[in-house]
Amino acid sequence: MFAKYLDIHPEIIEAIKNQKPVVALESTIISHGMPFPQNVETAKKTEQIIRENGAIPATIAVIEGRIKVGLTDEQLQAVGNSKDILKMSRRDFAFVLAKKINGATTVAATMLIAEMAGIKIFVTGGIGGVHRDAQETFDISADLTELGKTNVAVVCAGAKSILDLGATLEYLETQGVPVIGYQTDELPAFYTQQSGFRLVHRADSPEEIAEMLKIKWDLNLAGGVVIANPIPREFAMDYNYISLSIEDALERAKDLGIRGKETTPYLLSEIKRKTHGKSLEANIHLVYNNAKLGAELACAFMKLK
Ligand code: PSU
Ligand code: MN
Repeated sequence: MFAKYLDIHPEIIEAIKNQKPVVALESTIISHGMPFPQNVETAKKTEQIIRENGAIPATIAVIEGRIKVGLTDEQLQAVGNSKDILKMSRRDFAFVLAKKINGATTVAATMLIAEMAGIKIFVTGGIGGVHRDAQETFDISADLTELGKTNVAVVCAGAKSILDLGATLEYLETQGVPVIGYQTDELPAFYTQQSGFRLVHRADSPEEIAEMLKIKWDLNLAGGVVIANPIPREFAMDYNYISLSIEDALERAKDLGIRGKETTPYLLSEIKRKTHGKSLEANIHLVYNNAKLGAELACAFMKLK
């Protein structure tokens, strides 16, 4: 049914057919999460790291109304250098495909496509979550509800403290989504290894995570898993410094009336400005770190079958 809307790169079709490890990658992080040209460089290097660690990368986006699993260099460049590409979540599929326009897929949209393509492991930077003023705005990322129903494991560096991290963990618990700390007992907060929020689940090797995924899905417990992989210490930011920058950025977003889907991209660029680019550096390195773990996990998961 859905296959007619999907273009899967031949290398990825081959890999899936032969049970080789494949790792999905999102495109909103490229189009809305980082500035050009660092975004395209980061996307390419992320793909390379996944290959070096034994898996095949599958970057996902919608190009002229076609769902693409695996992008060419030109397509990657177009996603990274486009002013008007739509930040696309679950709700936008019918519109983007009918209008034959371009869409950069969020975590939610990428998970959904990865599942259609048969890809179980997905690497990104950070997931969306419950925004701090959600009591008034109802702004809760569709990433969280997607994690509640789509069978894909998301390797990330936790979530940024632009969000209400406590509420985000509560929401994930309600949705039945395990949050596994990789070699940590604490939820990482993206730019920092610590957040102050303890996790119940921990794993210390990719094999251990792979086994948990297999058991969850063998039991038909539908939904995703968050694998929270802390940023490496050498790239982590000072907790107080980044917290102040985040508070400032939140204040400014409020003053400017930034709302809805513009919020996350605005905060990311404002934090980058305030930290003189240091937050972008951290962001890039945590993605590389996640790419390595994601590839190792995809290899371990394939061995179990
Ligand atoms: N966090 C980041 N960088 C990003 C995003 C989140 O550090 O680029 C993107 C992801 O695509 C995520 C989306 O799925 O923002 C969440 O947006 P929202 O809060 O509007 O659901
Ligand atoms: Mn939102």
